[in-house]
Amino acid sequence: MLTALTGVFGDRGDAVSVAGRAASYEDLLGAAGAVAADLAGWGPVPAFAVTATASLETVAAVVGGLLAGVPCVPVPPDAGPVERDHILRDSGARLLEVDFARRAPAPGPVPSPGEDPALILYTSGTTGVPKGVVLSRAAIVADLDALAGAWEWGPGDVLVHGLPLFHVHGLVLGVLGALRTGSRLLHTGRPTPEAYAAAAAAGGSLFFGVPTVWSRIAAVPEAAAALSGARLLVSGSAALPTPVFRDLEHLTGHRVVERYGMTETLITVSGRAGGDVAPGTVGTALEGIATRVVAEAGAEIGELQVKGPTLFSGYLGRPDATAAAYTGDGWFRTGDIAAVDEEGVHRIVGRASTDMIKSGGYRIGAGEVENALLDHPRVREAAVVGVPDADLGERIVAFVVAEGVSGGELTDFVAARLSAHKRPREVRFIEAVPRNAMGKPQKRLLLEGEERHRP
Ligand code: MCA
Ligand code: AMP
Repeated sequence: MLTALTGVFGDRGDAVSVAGRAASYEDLLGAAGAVAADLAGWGPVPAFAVTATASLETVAAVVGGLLAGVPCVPVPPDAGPVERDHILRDSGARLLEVDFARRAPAPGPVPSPGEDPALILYTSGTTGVPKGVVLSRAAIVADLDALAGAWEWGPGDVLVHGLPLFHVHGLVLGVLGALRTGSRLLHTGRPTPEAYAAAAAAGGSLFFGVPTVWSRIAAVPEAAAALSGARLLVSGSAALPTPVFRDLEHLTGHRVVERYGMTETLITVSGRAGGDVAPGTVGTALEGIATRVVAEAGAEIGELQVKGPTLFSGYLGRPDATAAAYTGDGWFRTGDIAAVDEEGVHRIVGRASTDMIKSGGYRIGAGEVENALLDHPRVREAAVVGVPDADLGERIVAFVVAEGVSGGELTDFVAARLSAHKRPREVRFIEAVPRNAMGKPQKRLLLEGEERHRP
């Protein structure tokens, strides 16, 4: 499954470079072999966890898990104790410490892609605690091969990004994609404009980023100009604003290719290398994927639903939630609102629920942040929303009913429990959360208030 590690593309000392440290495929395979040997020594475990810093250790852990056939649970390094404990308890995973200097022979070839689980990624729903999304080897391979076709991605590429290694974007596409296609990987540690420009100067050809990364690059014209020699710039995880697309076209000569997906479905829709790409569109369904838009009578937009070999195997231990994610006739309900034109080009218009927030490309369930706030003894009510933000797409704003506590204290309280990016950027104190006759919070009213706040 990780073709690059079999030597077919040759090897070099900087085949995989993460946050300033480089390794050859041979080094990586040796370190991953040591991980696999540790896992074999544990005896049967349902999964293992790794603190997924942006490092060669995380790459070795994930590859080692694939060699050993034990699913890997990458834990966000900044997850607070509440989130971390939940992930470890829910998955039953034991935490592994990786030493990249160790070497052991691989226990055998990387097993061929099957339905067995490779990764369990935790992701937020609209309410409650994050769920474990189980991804099989077969789903990952189907997705990477479809993307390699769409982007003409191969061993001649040098893939550059600086995304976190605990989500689909940075880990599945950004690490396993490089190891499957044989492209060198240059992970910049942090996705700053300067680091992307330096990576371009070092020969980077294929660049991945979330819209926040692209808009920060567009704001530094010298850094953007350095990307003109790249082959392909790809954006995903949230909507790329049209002005950013235009600025980058002007500064780099590239029309950024957008692609769309979810943790549960992997990437299902994308623009093509060398194809027509229009701003505000995310392209056509990838090879093997079927999509449909289920609209109310007379409407052109509706919920996007998908089917295909890249779909997840289910939410870990949650058959109820898995069943609820599908329609009666077997389509996965994305919860995204989309339109598709006669050519099959998709446009993502929004989300069905205000309770799913996308900030900096991170998916955040309003319910999880509300529950963290409600754990504070001074908080009586909390309603969390995503407010439009030029840098982050949406920023988290918490409306709370509380006395005797400051906004800063509440933000710190959330940060002590959950990952850093789940902290509210702003806390607003209100008299009461507006509710309908059924007692359900009316968050759109809070957002309407927000629109009125804007200049
Ligand atoms: C952040 N900071 C805060 C708060 N939030 N300080 C106070 N209160 C807060 N509420 C701090 C940060 O810790 C940081 O501090 C500083 O403010 C700047 O933060 P921020 O603006 O968030 O910038 P950043 O830390 O540079 O993050 C921007 C980012 C990041 C790099 C774009 O959001 C990111 O890596 N996003 C990628 C998410 C992703 O990979 N999603 C993929 C999901 P200090 O500077 O001290 O650290 S997978 C997926 O979606 C699918 C399948 C798909 O389609 O790809
Ligand atoms: P996650 O599970 O974290 O990968 O988040 C998936 C969600 O990200 C999707 O349901 C969409 O709402 C959003 N998303 C991903 N890619 C795009 C895109 N290109 N345009 C708009 N939204 C996107």
